[in-house]
Amino acid sequence: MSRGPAGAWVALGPLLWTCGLALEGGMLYPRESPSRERKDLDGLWSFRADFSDGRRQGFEQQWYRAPLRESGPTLDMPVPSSFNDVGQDRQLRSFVGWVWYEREATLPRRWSQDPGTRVVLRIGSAHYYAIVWVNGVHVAEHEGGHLPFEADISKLVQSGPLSSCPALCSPAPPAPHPLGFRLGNTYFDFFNYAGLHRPVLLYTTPTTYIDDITVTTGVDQDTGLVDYQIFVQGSEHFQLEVYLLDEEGKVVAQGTGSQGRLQVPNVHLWWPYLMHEHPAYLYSLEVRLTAQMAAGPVSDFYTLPVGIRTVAVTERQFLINGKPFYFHGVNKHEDADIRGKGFDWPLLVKDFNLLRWLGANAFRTSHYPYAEEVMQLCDRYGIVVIDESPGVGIMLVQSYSNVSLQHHLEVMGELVRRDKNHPSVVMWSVANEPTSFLKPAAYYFKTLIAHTKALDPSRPVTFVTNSNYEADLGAPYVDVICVNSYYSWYHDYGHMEVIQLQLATEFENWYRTYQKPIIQSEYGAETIAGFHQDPPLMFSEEYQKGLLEQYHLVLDQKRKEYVVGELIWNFADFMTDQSPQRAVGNRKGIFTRQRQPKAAAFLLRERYWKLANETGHHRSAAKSQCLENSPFAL
Ligand code: GCB
Repeated sequence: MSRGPAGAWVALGPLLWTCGLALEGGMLYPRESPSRERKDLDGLWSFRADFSDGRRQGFEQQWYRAPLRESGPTLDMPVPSSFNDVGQDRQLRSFVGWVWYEREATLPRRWSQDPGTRVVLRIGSAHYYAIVWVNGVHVAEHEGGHLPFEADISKLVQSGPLSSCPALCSPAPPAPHPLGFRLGNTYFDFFNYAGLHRPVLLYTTPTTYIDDITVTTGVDQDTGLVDYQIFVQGSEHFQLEVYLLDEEGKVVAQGTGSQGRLQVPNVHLWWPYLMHEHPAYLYSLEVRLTAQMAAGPVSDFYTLPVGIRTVAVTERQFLINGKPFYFHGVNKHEDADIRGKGFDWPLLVKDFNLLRWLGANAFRTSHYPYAEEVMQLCDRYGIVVIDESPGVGIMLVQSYSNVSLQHHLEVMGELVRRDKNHPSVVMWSVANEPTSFLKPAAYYFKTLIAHTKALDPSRPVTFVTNSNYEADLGAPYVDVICVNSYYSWYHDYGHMEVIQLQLATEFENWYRTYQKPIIQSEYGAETIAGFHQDPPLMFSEEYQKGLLEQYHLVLDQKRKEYVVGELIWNFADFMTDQSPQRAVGNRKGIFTRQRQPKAAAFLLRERYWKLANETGHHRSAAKSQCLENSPFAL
């Protein structure tokens, strides 16, 4: 694996490979409870990019030892946000190298004075490579954006000044390939935003604490089954009580011990949006830990939302709760004006309102894991997720090296650990459009998919391909064939009349070869909002609509056979690198980057609501929800 150019993190990279595959500890989302507090560190941080190039001035001069402003001029930088688009500095916009973030935090006195309190620093996503110091002490190092990491900083908090905790951290160079590729060649089609992209926070637990919970669910007639496993750290002598509460707060099942099965009579299943009149039913799993420590009794409480549902795949169908599910939705990006990939609540809520307006019941987290808060909303609204790893841009033969594979396995471990309990997640996607026709791809995907299934036997696994059905060496190992195609866009420009034959033939070839259900995981056309041409010409709104309509004709035939979903590329326009193919970013959105609809959004809206009414398990659900929930008339 190469990590040029020369500088910064080349020397740091190999450290990682010594970590092996075993992930230490759990990664439960930090929730407040009677035993846990949380302090958000979002806001303005001090920021400095190290423009010294290969010299790594920041490390040489140990910028982490003193307030950053003493090292030279600093900027105010919002967190969460990408650093690229908030300023006016051209050099910073496309900067690749080390950047330094710093902020001070004043902690409640009880956090630092009580030896029974464990204080954890948690970083939701630092893109791409991060090294973190607290009070000048190195506490964490993490490779890869998109996934959280933590450091137990209790000792530092307790030995340091009572009320202040300077946290200096350096998320690092935006490495172009999230799994570690060559700089300068970005083998992916989105802008290489970097920075502290997601919330940074401190939270507490007792020193004996609930470290992880794994829940899998099943159904036996009218009875819901919840299998749980709980991991505790800090003591071997403890008791666990587990309560499952319904949405009214009534206890419907209870258990004791680290693992067990809860039975829920007359279960309310978790159904996808538009598939039931009460979709996305969530129970709460309350876990109570008590331990007798030398200093006295300790208790810890954690509440996990639980949706009870099953997922299965047959030769022709994708089943949720035993009923055929048809994915009608979108591919997204974490992307917006100014904030780049920075997490933003108003944007998130707007996007979910648009998804529901559209009648979309699913999306794929193209091409990396999205923020945990996004996954939580999917659980709450019943939006089904194909959860994709950052395995994008796997192009060169070196991408299949053992080092890359080891890292990819590790990343799947981190992803499954983070997202395993979300009922909305129904399938893992280990990669997007790899060169899966290259010889080493067979072993690579066989190993990667087997590993993912071992981590989580309860969900199907796929990767998204654009290889030819005869040449693809990874396809034998997936549960669902996910195919991207851009007929009449990247080929046969302007000739929409070729789409039907080509698409139908492609589906038939894949199905004949594998007898597995197929998802049209990407299709679309570049469209500049406000460009009109009739008869349709490329880049006009009419062309986008016309192209989609041709795809829909084939999808409507094949969904009666084995096609189980369609995901438009893309939900919204998004930023990319500059190139002659991109007019200020990728314009294949059905919404603009500012989330305003193009003509295709109305076309898809009509289609998705129609599909919901036809394929919904509870047909009247879609109709009544449309009228009740949508502020817009159909
Ligand atoms: C694809 C990629 C996606 C691109 C898209 C396009 O196949 O998966 O990342 O953005 O095509 O618009 O070219």
